[in-house]
Amino acid sequence: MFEYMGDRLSNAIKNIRGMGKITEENITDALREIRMALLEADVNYVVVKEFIASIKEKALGMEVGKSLKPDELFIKLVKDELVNLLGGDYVPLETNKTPTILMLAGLQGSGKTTTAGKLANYLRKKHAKNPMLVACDIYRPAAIEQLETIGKNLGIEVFTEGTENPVKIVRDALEYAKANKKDYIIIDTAGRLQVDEVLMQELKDITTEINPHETILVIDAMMGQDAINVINGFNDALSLTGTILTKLD
Ligand SMILES: Nc1nc2c(ncn2[C@@H]2O[C@H](COP(=O)(O)OP(=O)(O)OP(=O)(O)O)[C@@H](O)[C@H]2O)c(=O)[nH]1
Ligand SMILES: [Mg+2]
Repeated sequence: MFEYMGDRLSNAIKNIRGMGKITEENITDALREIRMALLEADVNYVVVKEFIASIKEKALGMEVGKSLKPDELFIKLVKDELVNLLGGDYVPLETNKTPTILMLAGLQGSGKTTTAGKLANYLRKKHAKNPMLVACDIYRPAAIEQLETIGKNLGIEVFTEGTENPVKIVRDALEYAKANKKDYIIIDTAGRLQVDEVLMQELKDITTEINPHETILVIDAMMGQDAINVINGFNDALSLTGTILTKLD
């Protein structure tokens, strides 16, 4: 994002360059360019508005010191604020529970099942963990086979127990994981076309049964602005701990 803005910014900050200080007039062009770049990148307009207001306020309050010139200070401010906007803090995945329970949720086709496999592979390869996948999509025909195939290809165990009761499946999966020294269980859940009550209730029931340490919303990166409604819908019902964007390729 910052690189994308780079060219536009370097042109727009020419008004600040060589000035003794930052004023409302000399940052107007730069702020306009940032606003346009963010809107073109499909960032929500409310977020853009707040972001611009925050930069403006901080920029006008900045003391131009000896080490950095006004334009350099301004660029640094924009960069820091962008990092903040995207989430300044690094929060690692919950670990060291026995086992750590991750539940993946999301709309139909968002990439839950594929992501479950990727996560398991990542945990094993990068963190030397012994994860297990749990097939909890009891509705879509072939959903269980899909996860089994992924598990087979990666050499990662998949817990299945038919298509009857997701709550019982996760309960038994947890027992099995404990007995077999699995340190992560990754639950692949069913998707729906829209956020709907039946799906949410099922996810809530699974949550009540085994209390996942991480509840991760899987979102198709091509979804655009509508993502915010999906995130709010799932977060209201489930208290998400994170999201994974798929299909960024
Ligand atoms: N290019 C690309 N395709 C992906 C990615 N993740 C998933 N897919 C594809 O998207 C389609 C749906 O992925 P799934 O993992 O089955 O999605 P799901 O959320 O489990 O779908 P349901 O179980 O039907 O709700 C499949 O064809 C995947 O191969 C990704 O990161 N990049
Ligand atoms: Mg699936």
